[in-house]
Amino acid sequence: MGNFFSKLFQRLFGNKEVRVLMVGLDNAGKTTILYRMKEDSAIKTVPTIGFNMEQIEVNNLKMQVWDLGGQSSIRPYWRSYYQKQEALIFVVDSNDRERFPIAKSELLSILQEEELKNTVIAIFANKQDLPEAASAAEVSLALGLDTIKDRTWTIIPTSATKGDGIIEGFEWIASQIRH
Ligand SMILES: Nc1nc2c(ncn2[C@@H]2O[C@H](COP(=O)(O)OP(=O)(O)OP(=O)(O)O)[C@@H](O)[C@H]2O)c(=O)[nH]1
Ligand SMILES: [Mg+2]
Repeated sequence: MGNFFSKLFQRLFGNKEVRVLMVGLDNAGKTTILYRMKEDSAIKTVPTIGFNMEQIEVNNLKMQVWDLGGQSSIRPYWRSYYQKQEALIFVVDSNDRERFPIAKSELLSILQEEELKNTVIAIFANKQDLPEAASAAEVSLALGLDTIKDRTWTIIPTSATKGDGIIEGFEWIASQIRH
């Protein structure tokens, strides 16, 4: 009986937990974004070796957010986390124009992954607080986002250190997963 009611409760009030994968080049700000969402503050980070995972709740949707290390030597391990992810966040350092082409090719190879074919994608154009940062429109152009036709995607200007745009980005994901 207890089980019956807890199942009914889950169905009525939504206890679904979805997995959200966050990738992007090293130093893009992924871990800062994760803890901005978890603790609403800018923590001091160190480069991630492996991953961080935190559970958060966005508009009553429970999310398990996986933040993977982005250094080139560990990027090959991203693939081992692709299963069962419902959304993808691709974080770009908008101030690192020199590496836009590398970010573009990493994103392209992710888009070709069979296991991620059904994920929605939010690109975070991060570090918007820096004076020389490229705008979201510039990042979009540099990454060739207009060529993504077969996926639901968006680009959001963010600053993880200031806290701008982060919640909006996760809310967009929640709205896309829910319907
Ligand atoms: N100015 C500015 N700095 C940021 C922002 N987000 C992150 N940073 C800084 O960028 C550096 C790298 O941030 P991390 O969150 O560790 O980057 P990461 O993407 O997790 O890096 P890896 O773990 O190596 O893949 C840190 O010094 C952060 O404080 C931002 O929005 N603006
Ligand atoms: Mg990190």
